[in-house]
Amino acid sequence: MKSLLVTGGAGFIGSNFVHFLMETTDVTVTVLDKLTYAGNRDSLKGVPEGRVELVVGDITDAVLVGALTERADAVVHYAAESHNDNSLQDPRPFLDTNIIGTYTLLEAARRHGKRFHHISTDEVYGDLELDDPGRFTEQTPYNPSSPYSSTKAGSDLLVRAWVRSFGVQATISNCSNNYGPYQHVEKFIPRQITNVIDGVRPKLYGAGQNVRDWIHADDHSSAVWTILNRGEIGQTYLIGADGEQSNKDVVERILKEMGLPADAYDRVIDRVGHDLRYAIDSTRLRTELGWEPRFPHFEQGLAETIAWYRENEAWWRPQKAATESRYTEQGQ
Ligand code: NAD
Ligand code: TDX
Repeated sequence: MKSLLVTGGAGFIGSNFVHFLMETTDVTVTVLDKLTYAGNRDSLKGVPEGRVELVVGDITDAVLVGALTERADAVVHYAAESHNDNSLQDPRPFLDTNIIGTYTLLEAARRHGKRFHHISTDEVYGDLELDDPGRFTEQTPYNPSSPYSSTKAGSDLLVRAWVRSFGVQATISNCSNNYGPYQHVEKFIPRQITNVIDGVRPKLYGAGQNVRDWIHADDHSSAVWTILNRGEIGQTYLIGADGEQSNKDVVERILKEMGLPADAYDRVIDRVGHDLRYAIDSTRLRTELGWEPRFPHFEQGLAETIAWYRENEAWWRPQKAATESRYTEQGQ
């Protein structure tokens, strides 16, 4: 594989994947990204010129998608509307991008006979009880809760159908919650870090008992690269790094790491339909494809992420005021 089409490569995880490819492989990359509020061309700053091209466009544009797919060896599909809270305010863009966009890409991969990897989320499985000892596996039935996760589940099912019906050479990965550099300040961890930098108290939804299974974006990237090269066509792989933490514990850790008392946060109204707990069993990826995470210590990865937001205020500052005013309107 010499050239990749990476959709959503100016977003959080997609841009981390492009940086990962530049550092660890010799592939060239075309990024197709609409540069919505969540996309930022500055997230690709510093990549070697000549190896990465950013094409600003929409994944629902069949003509553009067809042309870019034809000239790539494989498509890695990250582009999505990705924020649960936004999907509760206005679901429509989630249907357009996550469903129609994925359909458009699958049709192009089918027409041009290209390898396709679909990036998805553990949220398609719904949630687990807080006291459930179980974790999600590739066999867990789909049971999504939010407009966001239901459109991601729908897009996964489209991929499976295009494999079975049309022989598209596709794989799927469902990953747990990512953290790291270049994450939009609407998301939990960057929102709280940048609030603290601004002298604003972090905002915890409800009692903060909800559990998320955190993985560093670099570990997500290495897992995707592994699946792209060694994954079995038609298969799904769960990606996780055993990083379960309650939201309350994460906020307290951020506050302590940033030199403030652990209880210097506010409780705000809870998310509607808030999933309780996500937890990934990534045994299949580890045993069948030999993948291992390189950031097993959440505390260290979180400290590095805090340092990144302190050092890169110019990257996040333009998004901050509008994001917080949207949350204020929602009482969050
Ligand atoms: P993000 O919101 O940071 O980035 C999404 C990118 O897609 C942006 O650059 C945006 O401009 C682009 N985009 C949106 N609509 C588009 C369209 N119609 N055409 C072209 N580009 C478009 O999202 P993220 O957190 O980086 O998530 C990337 C992928 O990973 C998504 O598919 C998401 O479901 C999945 N995922 C995310 C997480 C997480 O913790 N953030 C975990 C598991 C899976
Ligand atoms: O201010 C906040 N306070 C708070 O308590 C925000 C923004 C969130 N939360 C809670 C809600 C969740 O329990 O923190 C947890 C994490 O919230 P998000 O960052 O919005 O992530 P989540 O809803 O878990 O979804 C994320 O992981 C799976 C990504 O946004 C999805 O794209 C991915 O599929």
